[in-house]
Amino acid sequence: MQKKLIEVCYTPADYEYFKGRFDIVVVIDVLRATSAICSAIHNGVNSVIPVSAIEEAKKYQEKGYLVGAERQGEIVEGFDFGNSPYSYMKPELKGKDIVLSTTNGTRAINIAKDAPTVVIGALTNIDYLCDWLILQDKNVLCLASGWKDKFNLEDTICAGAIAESLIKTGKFTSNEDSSVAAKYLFLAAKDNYFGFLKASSHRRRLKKLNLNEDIKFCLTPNQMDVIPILRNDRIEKLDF
Ligand code: 3SL
Repeated sequence: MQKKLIEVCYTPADYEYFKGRFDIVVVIDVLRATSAICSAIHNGVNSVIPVSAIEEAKKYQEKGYLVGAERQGEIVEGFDFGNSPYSYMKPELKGKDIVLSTTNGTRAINIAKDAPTVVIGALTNIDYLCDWLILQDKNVLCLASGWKDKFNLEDTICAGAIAESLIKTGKFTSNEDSSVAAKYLFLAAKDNYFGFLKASSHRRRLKKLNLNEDIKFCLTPNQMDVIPILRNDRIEKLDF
């Protein structure tokens, strides 16, 4: 039996080197876009429309959509909410179609759009997502959103955790050094994500903005059995 691939791409800028070879792309932005999307879909939001540009987000707002927008970690003035997972847990959002634009996460989702299947990964849904990926038996790429096309630790650790979980089944393998290194980083971090990531650039950035509760939430694994999936430019709940 030929093993399937599980590989890790560190940044959206590197995606062109992986493009076209994978059946499933898992987009990861642990702090905080994909954690927020998991919260929204888990809360019963009907769909999240990921848009890359603020101008596009504004157009949706003019059409009457509720729109979340974040840049540099802060809520963009004039929008309904930012990128905190807690903002997406509100009961009044249930059943709604909402729009989200963030610095890196929504951009990474749109860059991966060419893939046959795009799903959303975070630490908050990691085991449920891995169980589903193992059942699919397809080639998987984890695309870390990073920070402005640079490597970041938290997305890489989450990607490494997914790689480790899939490889452990004996059905998947990795060829790329990026995937091997992501796995090693996960193994070093797995007993204390919060401590391991203390020095990470985005954790420091969010801490300065007093977003420690968001960080704690996003770094707490397995809080929700949900897989958000991109279909026709909207992220919805995958039922399986
Ligand atoms: O870059 C992103 O997409 C965001 O997740 C960044 S932040 O955590 O909202 O600052």
